[in-house]
Formats: sequence, C-alpha cells, structure tokens
Amino acid sequence: QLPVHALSSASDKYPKPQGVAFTYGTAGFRTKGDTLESTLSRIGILAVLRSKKLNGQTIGVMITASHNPAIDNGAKLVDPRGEMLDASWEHYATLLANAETTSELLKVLTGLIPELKIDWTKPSRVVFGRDTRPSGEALVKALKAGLEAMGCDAPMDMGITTTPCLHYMVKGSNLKQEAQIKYGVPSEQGYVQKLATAFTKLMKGKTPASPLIVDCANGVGAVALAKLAPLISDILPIRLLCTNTSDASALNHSCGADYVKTNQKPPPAVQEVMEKGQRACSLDGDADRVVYYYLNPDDGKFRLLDGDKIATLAAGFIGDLVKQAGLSDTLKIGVVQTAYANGSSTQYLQHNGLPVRCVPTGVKHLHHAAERYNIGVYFEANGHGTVLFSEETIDILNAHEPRSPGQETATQHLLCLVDLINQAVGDAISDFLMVEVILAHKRWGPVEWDQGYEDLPNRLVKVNVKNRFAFKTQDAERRLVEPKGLQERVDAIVNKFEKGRSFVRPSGTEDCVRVYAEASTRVGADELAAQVATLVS
Ligand code: NG1
Ligand code: ZN
Repeated sequence: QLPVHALSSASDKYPKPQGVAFTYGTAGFRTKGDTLESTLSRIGILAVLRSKKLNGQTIGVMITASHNPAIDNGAKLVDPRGEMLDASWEHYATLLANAETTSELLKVLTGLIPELKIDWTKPSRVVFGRDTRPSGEALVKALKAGLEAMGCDAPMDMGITTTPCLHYMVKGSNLKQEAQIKYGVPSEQGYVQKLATAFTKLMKGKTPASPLIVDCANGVGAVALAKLAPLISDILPIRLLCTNTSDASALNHSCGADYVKTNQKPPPAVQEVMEKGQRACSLDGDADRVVYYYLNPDDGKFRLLDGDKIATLAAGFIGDLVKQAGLSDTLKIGVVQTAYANGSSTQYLQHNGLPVRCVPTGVKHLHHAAERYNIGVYFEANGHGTVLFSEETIDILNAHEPRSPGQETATQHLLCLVDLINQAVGDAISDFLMVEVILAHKRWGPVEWDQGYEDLPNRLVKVNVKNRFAFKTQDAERRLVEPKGLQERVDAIVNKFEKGRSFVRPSGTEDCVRVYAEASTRVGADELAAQVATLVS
C-alpha cells in the first residue's frame, strides 16, 4: 500500500512553493531551476506509478531546460520505448506538481492509484540523467527522495548526459536480451560505440571529410563529443567550440542552435574561426537539436541549413537508397513537418514526390505521425528531429535478398542508418553524423546541399498577451478558432503579401503568443509579421 509515512517526510522536505502553478507542457515542466525541487520529488513519485502501471518497465526522467538560460531548469518523463510521456499522463504530472500541501498530495495519490488501476505489487524501474545546469544536482536529490519514498528498486543515475542518450538508455533497457544485443548496450559507452561503429561503416571508402566545426552551446554536447570525436577523428575531424561547461553562465549564451536560428548568424566564437565555404553546426544545451550553416564562398553571406534542409537532405538520400535497394514498391517514405517549416521546403518535398504531413508543434506530435510510415523523416525547422524506421521495415531490410551488388550495398547502408540515427528521439550528434554521411556519399559541400531550394524570407516574433490560453487553433495550429473573428483579420493581411503566409499560436513553453510570417521578400516577411503581431497584441 501507499507508503504514507515515507511520502509525507519526502514531501515535507520539498514543500511546493506558494503562488506558483506548474504545467507539464510540450517540453515537460520548465521554469526557474530553484523553484522545481518539489516538482522533481513528485516526478519521482509519478515515474514509479508509471513504471508499475507498465508492468515494471523502465521509465526515464531527464532534467534539462534545453536551450533556455542556465538559471532555468526543467524535467520530463520518458516512456518505455524511449518516447515522450504518453499525453494522457501529462495531466497527472500537473496534478501532482500542484498539490499545495503534503496532505493534499497524499489525497491526490490516494485517488490516483485506483483511478489508474495501479497494481502496487509490481516492481518499478527508473533511470534518470541531467544536463550541466548548476541546479541539476539539487533537483536530482529531490527526484531521488520521491523515488525512494515510493520504494523504487535501485533507480539508475546516468549523471550528466544528453537528452537523446537518456532516451536511448530507456529504450534499450526495455528490450529483451536478444533484441538488446542488436540494439547496443544500454549505457552511455554503449551509445557512443554504436554511433561510432555505424558511422565508420557508412563512411567506408569515402574520402575523409574536411573539418566540421561543432558549437556545443557550452552544454552537455561537449561532454558527449569529447568521448565520441576521438573514435571517428580519422574519418571526420571535428573542431569543438563552445565547450565551457564549468562556467554555468556560458550555457546557451551567445551560442547554440537557438542563437543561430533566431539571430540568423553564427555565434561570435564560430564567426571568429569560420572560413568561407566551411560547414559548421550548432547544438543546443541538451544536444537534442542541431542546425548547420556556412558562409557563402562568393560574398561571405551567412546561409542557414536548418531542420527543414536536414529533412529534405535525409528524405532525398534515403529515398534514393530505397530505390537502389529495389524496395521502392515496398517501403514508403514520408516527411512530417510543423507549420514553422519554410513553405519552400514543403513545396520542394512535394515536387520530389515525397508525401508531407503537417502536425502541431512539439516532437511528440511529429514522432507519432512519422511512425505511420515505413520510414518517417521528421524535423522541426529549429532542428529537433530524426528519421524513424518501423520494426516492419527493419525486418524487410534484414530479409531482403538483393539481386545485384548495388542492391546489396544500398540495403546495408539503410541498415547502418538505422543504427546511426537515434530511433527514440532526435539527437543533435547522431543527426549531424547522418548529415556528414550523406554529404560524403554525395560528395557535396554545404553549397551543393543548399541548392535544392531557396528559403522564403521569414520572421518569428513573440507577442506578450494577457492570456495566451485565449488563443485556440486548429488545422495543425495554422488557423485560429478563438478569439473569434481574428483569423479572418489575419487572412485579410496575409492576402496583401506575395507568397504571404502567417499564423498565430500560443507557445507551449513560454508565456507568449508566437507569430510566424513568410513572404516573397525580406521586407514583406517583416512587415507581415509586424502587422499580424499588432493585430494580436
Ligand atoms: P513553443 O514554445 O510551443 O513554440 C518551442 C519550439 C518548438 C519545440 C518546443 C520544445 C518554435 C517555434 N517552437 O515550442 O518547436 O522545440 O519549444 O522545446 O521553435
Ligand atoms: Zn534541447
């Protein structure tokens, strides 16, 4: 039965701060790190319930605030197959986090256990990790208090690790022994080894690439790459920048994927060393997101190769491999985007015969939609994403009897890609290795990659409003249904701009409404965004 005594003392030790309401949103809980201790202790409680509910399968907890400033922190739960927590449980997370007192918490729990039909006799397994944020250590303590109070059997602490590595761990821990041998050892070392091996196989016979600059956002990506980069340095020399994880204030400060995407320029530290035509990429604070960029060899202008460009590159290359393997009638590829995908990228994909679906913002929506294809490519424009191969697809590839050496090679390449690309969640490191493989196979530099299509000029602005929840959307967030009448007024403005497109949605991670606009010219995109923003505020 519910260990009331242990739970009470854990809860008393980590009282909920008054006057704060926590919400489990798109990225789990996220706010100032020093207000999150009670929430973490309660996440510990919920993780145990979730594990028991799922018959003792391993559940993950990742403590990170990704690209946000060092002072923020956050936490999210990872389900057994390495995916985000099932949406139906987000509500319970919010419920537990907001119980004002210990007795209220116990009351909520007493109600939840029968409601969720939790069998208390089941075991519970939890693995957790954190990024490099200073508040992480205290939050781990609080989490452990919750886990221990619930009698969790030996929770596993991965220490400082990347978000995707934690997801990999969770997925691997829940595989049966035979499947696990194929998948890789569920440990950080196992993951690094798996990536290095797959990358080495895929790069066999290719000329070593020119050096790649990687901006680690002064975050945990630096720690992970310090282990991986030496294993592949013969094939891909990597120049690691922004690797300062000892100075907390440096995290995501004037560097990282978000800086590059938002400011449309290289971080100062990269700018200093970057040569024209050389490719660079920037990770975010927990290494689950990546964007590429380069300086145009002719005029030195900054060119961004964002998540959309990565998606089109990957979908094109994998599509070609499927054809070469003789499997294009069997394996269907699809691309999943959000409304933030540049209109040119969508058009380009459709033009190349690739089915494209648009879903609401947030990795979980993209992931689920991508699972419906044999091979599902999904990326957010900001660089979160991955390529999923369904179980059936992997079986088909393994059983495929090639009719020519060409078919054989293509099939093997596809199987190696399954290992290289994180199947649980997007991984900045695994993603950039995939990009490097594709560029090497195509003998492309960033310029050739960039030539597929030209991004429409676009602008993303934040608007502070009184109540962002008053904004309700439909059609994958592309249209407002509330406030009433507002969409019609947005449409009227959009119609004045050539190739104009704009939409308004409430952020799931910040207290604001976002306005996105694109148009045929820079001036047009800016003007459209400004006009729609004025309408909204
Ligand atoms: P919100 O705040 O809901 O717009 C942001 C990003 C998402 C996703 C989440 C999770 C944009 C416009 N939005 O969501 O794509 O990455 O954070 O981190 O980039
Ligand atoms: Zn992130």
